[in-house]
Amino acid sequence: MAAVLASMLSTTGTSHASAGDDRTTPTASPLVLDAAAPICPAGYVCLFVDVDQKTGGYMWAAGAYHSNFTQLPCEPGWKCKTLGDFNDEASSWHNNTNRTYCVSWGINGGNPDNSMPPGTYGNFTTTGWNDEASSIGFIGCP
Ligand SMILES: [Ca+2]
Ligand SMILES: [Ca+2]
Repeated sequence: MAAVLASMLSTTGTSHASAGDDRTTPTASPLVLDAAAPICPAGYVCLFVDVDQKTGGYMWAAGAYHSNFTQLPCEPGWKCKTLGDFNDEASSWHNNTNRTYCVSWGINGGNPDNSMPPGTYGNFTTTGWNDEASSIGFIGCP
């Protein structure tokens, strides 16, 4: 049990590649989008603080994931509800990868999830998911 807890609390993501559900362990830090002109490059999945892919946010390379958005700072100018962290802040997405991603209501994934199929983008305000995402992954997406 102690080993499991240590694995879940780790932020390095490099020492537990054998973990069963990858969404329980974060990967290396995602890249920070430019608040002035955010774009979601090919091969990345991106989450934005504001609707219509405006202001800042985070992007992950295909195959990456993050299990705890409270670990991601919310930068000044991103129009976050607070200036604390990225948890419960995402209002739009763009999945510019070839795999289905989903955001989860809670930290460490789990149900309910909200799938973002390959090539899709949109506003979470239309899906009941505005300012709710706490983690992102691709394993077990509905
Ligand atoms: Ca928001
Ligand atoms: Ca949440």
